[in-house]
Amino acid sequence: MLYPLATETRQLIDLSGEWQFKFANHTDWQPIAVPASFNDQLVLSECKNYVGDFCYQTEFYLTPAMLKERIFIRFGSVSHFAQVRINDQTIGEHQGGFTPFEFEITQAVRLGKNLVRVDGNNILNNSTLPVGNYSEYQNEQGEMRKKVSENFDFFNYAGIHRPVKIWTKPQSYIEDITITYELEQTRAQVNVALMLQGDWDSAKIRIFDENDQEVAYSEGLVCQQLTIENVVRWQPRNAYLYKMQVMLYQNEQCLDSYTETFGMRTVEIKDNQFLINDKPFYFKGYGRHEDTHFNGRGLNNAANILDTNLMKWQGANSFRTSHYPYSEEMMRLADREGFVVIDETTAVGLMHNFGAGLINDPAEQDINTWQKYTTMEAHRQVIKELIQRDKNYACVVMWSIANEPSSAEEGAYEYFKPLFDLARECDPQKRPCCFVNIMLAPAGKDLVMALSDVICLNRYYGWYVNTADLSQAKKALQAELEYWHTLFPNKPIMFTEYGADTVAGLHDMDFNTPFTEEFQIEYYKAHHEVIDKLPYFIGEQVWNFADFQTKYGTFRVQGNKKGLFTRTREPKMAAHYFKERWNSIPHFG
Ligand code: GCB
Repeated sequence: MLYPLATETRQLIDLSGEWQFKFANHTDWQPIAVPASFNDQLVLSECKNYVGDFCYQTEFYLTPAMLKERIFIRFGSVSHFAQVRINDQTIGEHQGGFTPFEFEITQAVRLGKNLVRVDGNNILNNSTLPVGNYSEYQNEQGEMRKKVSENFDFFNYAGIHRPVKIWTKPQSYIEDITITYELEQTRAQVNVALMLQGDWDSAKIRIFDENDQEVAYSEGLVCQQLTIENVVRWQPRNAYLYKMQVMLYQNEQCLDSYTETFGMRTVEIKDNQFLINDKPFYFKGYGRHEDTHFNGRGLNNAANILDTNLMKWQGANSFRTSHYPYSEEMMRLADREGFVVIDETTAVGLMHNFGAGLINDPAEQDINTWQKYTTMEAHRQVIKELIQRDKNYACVVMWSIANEPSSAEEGAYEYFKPLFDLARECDPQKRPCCFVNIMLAPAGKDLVMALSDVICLNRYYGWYVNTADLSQAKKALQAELEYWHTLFPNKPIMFTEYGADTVAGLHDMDFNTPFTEEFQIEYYKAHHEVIDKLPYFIGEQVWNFADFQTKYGTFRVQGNKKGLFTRTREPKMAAHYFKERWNSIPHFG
């Protein structure tokens, strides 16, 4: 699926701005910003925490010139379900809150004013991703209400989260471009597979370097091969992007033109190392969230730019899109700025008995996750949509199939095997695939790691276990890492999460006091003492880049406070500690 851009043959109307909004059981419309979550714009607790159906609407205008073209509406994402109507005609629907969708609306639009209406809902249940526990109850007034108890800690923000665009395309047009390549020293063989619609007789492809010099040209049909000499490779924190202009022709007339930017690098796992361009790469970075004040989970371009600059300031080189596909705007920024990305699906919360007995219904304690949940279809869909969307980005070096599934429970391997196979089959660039392992499924108990190319661990020794006892934490961590290495001697190991909640401004002379800024640093130092000695340990992604909003819970003080930065991006002391550390560790070991 191509990113929506205006070109010499395509026009774009960005519908970002003020829309009208209402909850389904209300009659009055009120203004709301798009893109953004509705939750934090509406003040009242019952609005913030609303679960159920909601409606958005706005107008757009079409000119006579636009009506000669095919017309599409494209949503960057709507969390979690959307049904779209244009001028009262139902156009289509999409389930899944973090991937784009597009509908052709040529037949439904007219000259001048048009109305777009989105009927959405934010319901999560045992068949959706992320997973939520859905129930209905009667409130004090006797009215029925819906409830979702998230099976994860981040707040279930909802609404039209990413830009909505009206996009014209010519009658015959380029629907998709898939780029693969083989790199041999300084030469690249670039293979292009085009998906084309309508009538055409040839396609021309030009590739330009960063100085806008043409470096390759070809003319042909849907599969073409081009050669680039003196290739400049895309490198972590030193990106180089080529521009590929694809033009569709009939009788020497150019019908459509689209330019895709792309970088080229190799990725390989060999001898416990993660090689990028044949050199062992060390991941320095974060798990993050799309989470800011006012916007909630909605696209916030200023925050994305600031975060990118803060990550550079710290000497970081990578992040994971925990726990869902991030906006295309962020992916394009990472590609441009050279951040290495572990690209994660929406598969979070795949554990039925996380709080067995205490949090969940004790009667359900013995029910097996893989028998209870019916997420397979949603999981297949998000893998396909994610890879389809992000396949050409050089910054994506690995797909994360899930975060912290119940991988020690019987049935886990059988659930994941077809999903890893699917991801490997869908990815034209054949990148490595992983899943992110939870502490409750440690080495020896986990059943899924054989499928994963890298051992990605979320570990909280010294925090959730051995709390504040860092010397026990170090021993336990060391023992577990060595055990993993014995089980899988050829797989590299990395942290995809490790961290301690830290309330900015809280200090103590006793550095072992949890929640203080001092402790956060001690916690990280203890972990580094262990991992710095292990040659097969290939990276550290802290939890989290910044504090973020969560559901309510006894573990959460107005949100998760494990950020190196606060939610408003002020640095905690640990942010400076990491700046020093990461600026002295090279990107390549
Ligand atoms: C985890 C989850 C992450 C949580 C984190 C925590 O393992 O993957 O989503 O926020 O722990 O802070 O508890």
